[in-house]
Amino acid sequence: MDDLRDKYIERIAAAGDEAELEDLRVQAVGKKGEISLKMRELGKMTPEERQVAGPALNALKDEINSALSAKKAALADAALDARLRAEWLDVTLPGRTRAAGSIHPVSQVTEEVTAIFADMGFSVAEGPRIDTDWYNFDALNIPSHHPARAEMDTFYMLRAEGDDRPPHVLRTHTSPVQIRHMEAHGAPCRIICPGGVYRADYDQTHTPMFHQVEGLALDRDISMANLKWVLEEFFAAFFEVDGIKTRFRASHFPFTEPSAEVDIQCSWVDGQLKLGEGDDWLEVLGSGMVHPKVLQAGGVDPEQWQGFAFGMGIDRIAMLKYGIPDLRAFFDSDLRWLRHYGFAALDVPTLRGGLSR
Ligand code: 2U9
Repeated sequence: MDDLRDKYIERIAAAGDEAELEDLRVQAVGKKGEISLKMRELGKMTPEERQVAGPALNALKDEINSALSAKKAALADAALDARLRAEWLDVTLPGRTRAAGSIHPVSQVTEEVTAIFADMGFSVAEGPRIDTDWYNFDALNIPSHHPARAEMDTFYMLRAEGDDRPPHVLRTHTSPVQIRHMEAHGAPCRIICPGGVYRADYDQTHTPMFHQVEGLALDRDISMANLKWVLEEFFAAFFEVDGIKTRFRASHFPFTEPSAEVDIQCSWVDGQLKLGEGDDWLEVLGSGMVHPKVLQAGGVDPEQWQGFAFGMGIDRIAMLKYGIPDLRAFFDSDLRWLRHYGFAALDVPTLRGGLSR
C-alpha cells in the first residue's frame, strides 16, 4: 500500500496538465482503478485482516483524492498566472488618439458665413490690420473730430520721434478693406470682408481684438430691398431656421445713409435663448446704403453707382448660434474650452453638406 501511495503521490505532483491528472485519477480511484480493485479484495480477507486493510485503503483513497484536488487547483492557478502574464496590459499608456486639435468657433463661423455669401455671388476680400487713419476713418466719412473716432477706443501706433505724419491705427472695423477694394477694382462689386479688428475695450462682451464680417454690394440700381433679401437669406441659412423674421430699425452710421440696425426674432424660455421663434428681438447687425462721400473716397462715382453695406460681429453670432456664454474665453487658448467648443477638422461647412453638424 505504501508503494501504491508513493507512486500516485509522486505522479500527481509531476502532472503537467488537467488531462494527465484525470488519467491518474482513473488509474488510481476510478471504477477499475488500482485502489478500487484492492477494495474489492477486502471481501476475500478474514475479518481481522479487513479491519486493518479497510480503513487503510479508505485513508489512501482520501489522501489521493485530496492530492488530486490540490494539484488541480494549483494547475488552475498556474494557468491563470500564465494568462495574466500573457495578456498583461499597461493601463498607463495613452489611449488611441483622435485627430489632434480642433477648429476654433471663429474659424468655423467665418467659413459658414463665407459659404452662404459665396452662394449669393459674393467673394472674400482681405486687407491689412494696421492701416492709416485715412483708410480707417476719413474715407468712411469719419473726419478728425467726429465723435465716432473717440467712441471706437482706437489703438494708435507710435511714430518715431520727430515723425509728424499721422499715426497708423489698428483697424477698428474691416471697412478699410472695402475702400481699398473700390480703389483697386471699382464698381460693380459684391464682397464680404471677414477678419480681426481692434478696440480698447474689455468686459464680458468686449475684447480688445474681435472679428467682424462686413459686406459691400455696388451696382447701378441696388436698393435697400436687395439688402433686406440678402440679409434674410443669410440669417435663415446661418441660424438654420427657415423664414426667420427680421426687423429693420432706423439708425445712424457716418458711412451709410439711410442706415438700419437689424434684429432677428427670438424668445427667452427659462433663461434660454431660442432664435427664429417668439416675440422678442435680438440686435445682430448694422447696415445701410453706402454714403455718397464714401463711394467718392473709394474712387467710385456716386452719380453712376450705389449700393448697400452691412457689418456684424463674427464672435457675437458664433456665441448666439453655439450657445457660448463668455466672449473673453474665445481668446484664452484654454485647451479644455477649445476641445469643448471646437469643430472637427474635416467637417468643412457647405450649404449642401450642412453648415454645422
Ligand atoms: C464701406 C461702406 C460702408 C459697414 C457697416 C455697420 C453698419 C455696423 C457694426 C456691427 C457690429 C460693427 O461689429 S460691430 O460692432 N457694424 O453696424 N457696418 S454699415 O459699412 C460700410 C463699410 C465699408 C466702404
